[in-house]
Amino acid sequence: MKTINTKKIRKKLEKQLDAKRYEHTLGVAYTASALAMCNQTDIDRALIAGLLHDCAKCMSNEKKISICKKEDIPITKIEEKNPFLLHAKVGRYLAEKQFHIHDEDILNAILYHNTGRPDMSLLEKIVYVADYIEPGRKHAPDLPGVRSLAFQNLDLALLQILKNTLGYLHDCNAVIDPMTQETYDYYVQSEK
Ligand code: DGI
Ligand code: FE
Ligand code: FE
Repeated sequence: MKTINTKKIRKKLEKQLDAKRYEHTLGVAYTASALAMCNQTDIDRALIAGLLHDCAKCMSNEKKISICKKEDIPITKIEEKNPFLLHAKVGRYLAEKQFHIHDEDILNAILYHNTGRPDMSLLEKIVYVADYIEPGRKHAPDLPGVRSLAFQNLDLALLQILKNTLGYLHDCNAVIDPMTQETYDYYVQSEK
């Protein structure tokens, strides 16, 4: 992989994210790097995907929607009702256009970091899990257990996080994106 200047990426992100989101971003980037080490896969890719996963998070809903319309990025009915979900799609777009990332695996890790998807790549799993366990995350069921599991069995940690997330969404009567449900169904099935 071409060497990418992560310092430049961090500088830009510091400007376009609020302080709390920037801290979370660094937490995810370093946690993803550690998970990459643990799984003997590319550390730089994990670092970059972690840095960029929430790059569209602090953008207004109006702006996210207007970017999607302008760039022909399809908005589903569920995203229309819950535009915060769009930060993953818009984030993937910005990672390519603003940050010049062309590695499809990194772009997919950003695109699917919120809902997951069936049959995720190792990098996609790493970013998804790192987003949940990073040191700054405070409110999630059994965080110490999931954190420990993540470094022993990434797939089991992924499944646990999917279960917790689906349970939480049901408890709050939140609208569930079909992709979130499909991901859960796929990994629950693969457990059997
Ligand atoms: O951007 P972050 O807060 O770091 O993390 P994220 O992008 O993974 O978003 C996490 C939130 O997204 C969490 O509260 C669960 C929620 N979420 C995940 N899938 C769905 C969802 N919310 C709705 N309404 N529907 C979903 O399918
Ligand atoms: Fe996010
Ligand atoms: Fe995040």
